[in-house]
Amino acid sequence: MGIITIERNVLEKNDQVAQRNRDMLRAHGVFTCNLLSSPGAGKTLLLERILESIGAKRSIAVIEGDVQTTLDAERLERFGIPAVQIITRGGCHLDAPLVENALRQIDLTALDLLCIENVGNLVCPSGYDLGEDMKIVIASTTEGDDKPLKYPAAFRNASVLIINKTDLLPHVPCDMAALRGNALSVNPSLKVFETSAFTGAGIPELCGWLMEQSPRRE
Ligand SMILES: Nc1nc2c(ncn2[C@@H]2O[C@H](COP(=O)(O)OP(=O)(O)OP(=O)(O)O)[C@@H](O)[C@H]2O)c(=O)[nH]1
Ligand SMILES: [Mg+2]
Repeated sequence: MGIITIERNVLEKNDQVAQRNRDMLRAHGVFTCNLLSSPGAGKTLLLERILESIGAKRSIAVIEGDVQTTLDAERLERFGIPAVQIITRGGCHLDAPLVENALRQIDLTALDLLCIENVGNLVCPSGYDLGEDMKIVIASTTEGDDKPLKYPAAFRNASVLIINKTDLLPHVPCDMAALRGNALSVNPSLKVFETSAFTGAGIPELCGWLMEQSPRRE
């Protein structure tokens, strides 16, 4: 009972800060997405492809969540955008107060799109609202087609699914129809994109949709 109470209090406090983050981001007209996946599904490489594709058309910033190292923020800073690294030192997910702190380092006035790359983990991040407009879950073909059934919360709480590493389909036992069907059985309203961040396949469709969500302000 005690543990349940503490958990509820922690989540209530998180949700209050998340709402503050959301209010501030919306007041500045920033579209914010929270990227979730297991480690190595391709979050950072997808962000690199997105920056290559629409970095000149939209004002973009990223917040990078990692257990350790600033490697991912360094990969994205090369694109000349604001990239703030949060190091959780063992924490398996970002929370709203961590994001609130990171937001203090970003000038929101001219920003169109904020991408938050969560810690690589398909379980812990899914329960935490950061103040984003939507969660985007990334499943890669190398993980197999059963992951939506085994880790349903990540898929249930997301609005968009990106199936990444489609270039590896000839080499891995992953049934795309089953993966898509399993995800939609958990959350029928998921919007699905299929990408290879390696070859660039599917990136134009993903970026076209992202640009619609984050219109450039006059
Ligand atoms: N073949 C192939 N490899 C990919 C693709 N996307 C990412 N990778 C590779 O997969 C590895 C992990 O990619 P990252 O972008 O670092 O993955 P991540 O989700 O950011 O990883 P964490 O931040 O550690 O959770 C790297 O070696 C990438 O080059 C893809 O579409 N196809
Ligand atoms: Mg990464």
